[in-house]
Amino acid sequence: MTDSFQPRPEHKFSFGLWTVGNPGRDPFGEPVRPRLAPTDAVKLLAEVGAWGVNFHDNDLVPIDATRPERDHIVKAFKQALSDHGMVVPMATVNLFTDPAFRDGAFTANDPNVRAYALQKTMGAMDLGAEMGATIFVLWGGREGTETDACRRPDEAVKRLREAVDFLCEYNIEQKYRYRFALEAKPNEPRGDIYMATTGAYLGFIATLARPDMVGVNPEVAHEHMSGLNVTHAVAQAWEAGKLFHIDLNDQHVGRYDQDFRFGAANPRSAFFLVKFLEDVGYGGPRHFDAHAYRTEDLEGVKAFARGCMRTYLILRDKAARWNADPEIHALLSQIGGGRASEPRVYSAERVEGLKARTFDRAALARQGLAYEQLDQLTTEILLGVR
Ligand code: GLT
Ligand code: MN
Ligand code: MN
Repeated sequence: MTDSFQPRPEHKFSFGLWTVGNPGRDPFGEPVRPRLAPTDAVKLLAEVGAWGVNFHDNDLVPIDATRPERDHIVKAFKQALSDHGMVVPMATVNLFTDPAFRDGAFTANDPNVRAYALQKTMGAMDLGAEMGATIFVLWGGREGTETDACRRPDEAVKRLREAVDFLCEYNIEQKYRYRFALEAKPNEPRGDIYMATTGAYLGFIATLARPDMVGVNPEVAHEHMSGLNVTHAVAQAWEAGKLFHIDLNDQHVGRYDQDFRFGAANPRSAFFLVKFLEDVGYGGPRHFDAHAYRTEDLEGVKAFARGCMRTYLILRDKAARWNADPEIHALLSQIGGGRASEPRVYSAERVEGLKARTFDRAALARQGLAYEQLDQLTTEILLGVR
């Protein structure tokens, strides 16, 4: 397909090794696709037009690899990156697959598990830094509970803080250039996961020893799972200067962890998200943390990856169309009418002025806002008739 929706490096589209490498295992069924070697995943991603590839330590290096095995894998992977012109913008650590983490990693009750989690994360940081990664994602998939009888949740918060503070110091001492991006999820694989929302993490970050080094990695599906508005979460992170990374995918509200292709479930919310990212000029990676349906073979995996990027670019084009639409412009200026003339900061004069003012409450209440028309125009742009 040759059209304007071809991915290019400047779009900064990235995929995790675990996304295109997902073999289609689910709780009820065995894998349906053969394991994709990391070097083959790099080749596939280059072929479909992605810019970057991310990994967990164990997506690349098996958990039981010896040092020479690790070094051999690293060398081959670096070669694949340079052969295919791909970069590693982000690295992360797997603190959820191994049975050792059944009770969590940084928040586990066993101090040896917590220590092992720190050791493993430092190793993952070393690995990522060696590949040039500058963003380090922490997704605490096992940091949670099935029963709150097991520990006080505030103790978990303290343990999590200790761990992140420790890793920030390691980052500084090693002269790595990481910025940490904390990723929230409400549940799955645990019954409940601590730090269920991006907003919870934003609150937590302010309590850290080095808050500047830590931001968030909101994921579309993780907000949609609990019926939240992902664009609002992303906007709050952006406004706080904390949008260090983003996981794009999709998910129907209230279902299991679907990790669908970006825009597959709710193209409308995907549109508002893309519009937001483009309007504010988000310059970080656009990472697709999703996987192909279990029905797919390798060709289907490529279709999935192409689809994520293509949908993003189509929605970006729709956003530009929306921004340039004269009728939408007219409605927006009508809606926003006069607001700019109000002073916004606190002053004694403003207090006095506000107290002395007479408001025509009935007139304020009579105003229609034309949001129906605005929304219909949005729909028509999305449906391709405008
Ligand atoms: C896992 C999870 C994702 C996280 C990844 C990073 S791993 O697939 O479902 O949301 O971003 O640890
Ligand atoms: Mn994710
Ligand atoms: Mn997910």
